[in-house]
Amino acid sequence: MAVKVAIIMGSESDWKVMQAAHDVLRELGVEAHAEVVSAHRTPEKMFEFAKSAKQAGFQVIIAGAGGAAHLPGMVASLTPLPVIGVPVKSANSLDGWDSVLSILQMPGGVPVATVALDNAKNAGILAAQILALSDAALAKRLEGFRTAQSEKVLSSKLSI
Ligand code: RP5
Repeated sequence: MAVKVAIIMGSESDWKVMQAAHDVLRELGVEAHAEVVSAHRTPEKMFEFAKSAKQAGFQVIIAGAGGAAHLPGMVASLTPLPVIGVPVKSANSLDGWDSVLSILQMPGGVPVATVALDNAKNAGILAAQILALSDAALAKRLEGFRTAQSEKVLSSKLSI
């Protein structure tokens, strides 16, 4: 069966943040493909990836980048697939605002679903929620994930 989620990122240095998407998807029983695709350093590869992503069987793309973070928006402009953007706080960032604003402020007509700074975990969950619309078993696992999360919070004790 084709892998339905692609996790791409502008640099290998983004993986420390982006692996949280891979981890939560694995926890939910969803296999994901992960690859470095840079909008600025490998623009032809980015174009090829985005143009062929649907044909390759992907249904959701998670794209993370930092700084002048053009990858999610450019990929979104080249594919009909939903793109979830993860702003990464990279080493020379302006406190992460550069990444957040360059992914968030897309022009009308080309949406990118942007999660919080460095929050690749939420990107993974959101991708699973999209796939769960047509996958009842995954929807059930997501329900269990939410229940376990609530129970953990309800049973937490503060050590005062
Ligand atoms: C962006 O530049 C990448 O997404 C990364 O967040 C940032 C820094 O990249 P490196 O210089 O660490 O490769 O394109």
